Amino acid sequence: MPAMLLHWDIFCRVVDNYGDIGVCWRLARQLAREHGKAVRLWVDDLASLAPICPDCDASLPVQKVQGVEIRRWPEDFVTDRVAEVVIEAFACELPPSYVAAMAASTPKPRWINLEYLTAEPWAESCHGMASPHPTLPLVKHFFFPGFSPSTGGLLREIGLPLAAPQDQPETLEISLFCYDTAPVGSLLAALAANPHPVICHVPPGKPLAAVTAALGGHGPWQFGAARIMPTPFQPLDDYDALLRRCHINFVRGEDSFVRAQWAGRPFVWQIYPQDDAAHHVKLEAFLERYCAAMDNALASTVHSLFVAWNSGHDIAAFWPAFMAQNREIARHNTQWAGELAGQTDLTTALVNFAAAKV
Ligand code: TRH
Repeated sequence: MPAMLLHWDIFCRVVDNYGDIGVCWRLARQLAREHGKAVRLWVDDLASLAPICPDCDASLPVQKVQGVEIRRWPEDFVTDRVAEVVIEAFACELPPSYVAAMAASTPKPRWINLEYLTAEPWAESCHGMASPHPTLPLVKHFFFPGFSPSTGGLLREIGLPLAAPQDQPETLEISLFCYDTAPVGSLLAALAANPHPVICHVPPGKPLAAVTAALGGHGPWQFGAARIMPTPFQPLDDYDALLRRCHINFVRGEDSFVRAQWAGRPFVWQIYPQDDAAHHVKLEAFLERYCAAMDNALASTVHSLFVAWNSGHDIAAFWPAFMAQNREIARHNTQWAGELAGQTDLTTALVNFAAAKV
């Protein structure tokens, strides 16, 4: 009989922004809700979890929310017990005392490093690779999310609604979640130049800073036919619903990027920038997969806009074609989401993977 592997510990260190904790929170609550696991989520910065999960009180060292035991991960971490499955999110480095306790326990826990998402082909060959600890009797395995069945897949909850086709709206709703390096001024100018009424929802932080830098003063702004609206940071599920409601979504990083794909609407992705420009390679790897089934004209429209958005270039030359082919892109995205949804979701894949590592 396969091992039950009831107890899971997830360790999450918040590097910056919300992606690390967004992914870990989704995973934790899905393990509890859909797989009946007893999950402890250890987070070094609970203040980053609170905005996406308002039921979380950042001042509490221990609390149970949506079936997950949320624990503050303090500097002076003391190990009480070791779980059967230990998820080290994004190579966050487990507390040394916890690793020592893992080495001393029998049987040894499954130790899995959950990696960042990439569409690059090497992720398929590295997915599942084992890395024996240099000195202790422990083996860590690498788990790569991804876009093909040879990877660990993507986070997707059971019953997640995929977007239904939309009629051409009178007012186009856009969500704008990006870094401050995006050419936001050129997007706003392009929206203002188009006679079609637009409402653009702008969350706080880098997106709002970029809009304020471009338009000056305080929002909301009326800029041509475009209404630019600051919006509060939404709880995670409300944000997902916003992505399903909007007609075009600008997303960034990892988690909102995946959610935009489930929403099935046309989207523009700003990848998390890396110092060595490695993100351009990652961007191209995604575009190669995502655009593969598009005809040449559509692929060129999407590719040009994504590259300009990620290079900080003026998007004026590319936006009109993207708008004109909006419906075709939406159709493609519905099909793309359907294909991806046919793969095993990341959480189920992780449960199966852990069970197989005896
Ligand atoms: O915040 P991000 O830029 O996170 C990034 C990336 O994950 C990147 O890969 C990582 O290396 C870096 O952090 C450290 O973008 P991302 O991944 O989209 O995460 C944002 C999260 O915030 C996501 O879970 C959605 C959530 N969110 C809300 O819950 N409400 C909101 O209103 C908004 C705008 C976002």
